[in-house]
Amino acid sequence: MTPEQIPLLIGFIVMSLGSVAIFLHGDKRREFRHHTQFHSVVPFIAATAYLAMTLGTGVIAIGDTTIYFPRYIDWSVTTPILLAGLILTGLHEHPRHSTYILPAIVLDVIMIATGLVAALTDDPTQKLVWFAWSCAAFAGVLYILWKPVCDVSDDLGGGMKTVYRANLIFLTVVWLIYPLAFAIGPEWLGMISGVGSLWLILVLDVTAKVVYGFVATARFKKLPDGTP
Ligand code: RET
Repeated sequence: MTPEQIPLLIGFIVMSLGSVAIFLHGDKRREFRHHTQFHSVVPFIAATAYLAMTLGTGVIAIGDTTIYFPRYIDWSVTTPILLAGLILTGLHEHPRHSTYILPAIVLDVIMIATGLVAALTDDPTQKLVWFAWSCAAFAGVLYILWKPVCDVSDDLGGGMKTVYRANLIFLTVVWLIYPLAFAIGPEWLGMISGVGSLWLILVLDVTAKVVYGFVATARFKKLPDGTP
């Protein structure tokens, strides 16, 4: 087993177990069970990506950098699910306001896709341009979460507002570390090694998917029946 395969295999195991644990522990009431489903499929998707990367599928050396394609495929599927769950919480499941979900997901997918382009290009100027564009899309996602969705949630008030705020802060803090990890990793500045970067992203991925999923679904359990 190579040093790269160790964090990837651990990722596969932790994500698989995390998916089952969230499903077993999450709220099963009709009002909240879709959140439990969202949060247990997210690590299952990640487990699939980690399995592929452990086996070397979609891991391609381009110039001096190794690109882990399953990671970007995983992110482009899982981050929309996480955003949809969070925005539904913020809108208190109100279909009238669900228009915010689509633009947030479009910006999010552009963020991941242009991040991949930044990783793929060798030209330093182009790398900077694509990184900046990816950050611009990310800023759009954060704007939607922190402004219009927060406003709706504040207006509606109650327990869902508290859950939304707490989940929003957790998600924002963890997600903000991803661009930093990208910048210091081998995809750009190379301040940390390839293996170091795999460990860092493993910790981020487990926090953003398993810990967040567990904490987020546990918060719903505290809400009374019939909420929202
Ligand atoms: C990239 C590239 C550079 C610029 C930005 C990025 C942001 C990535 C994020 C990823 C979040 C991933 C999660 C995965 C787990 O489900 C693509 C690194 C802004 C925010 C939460």
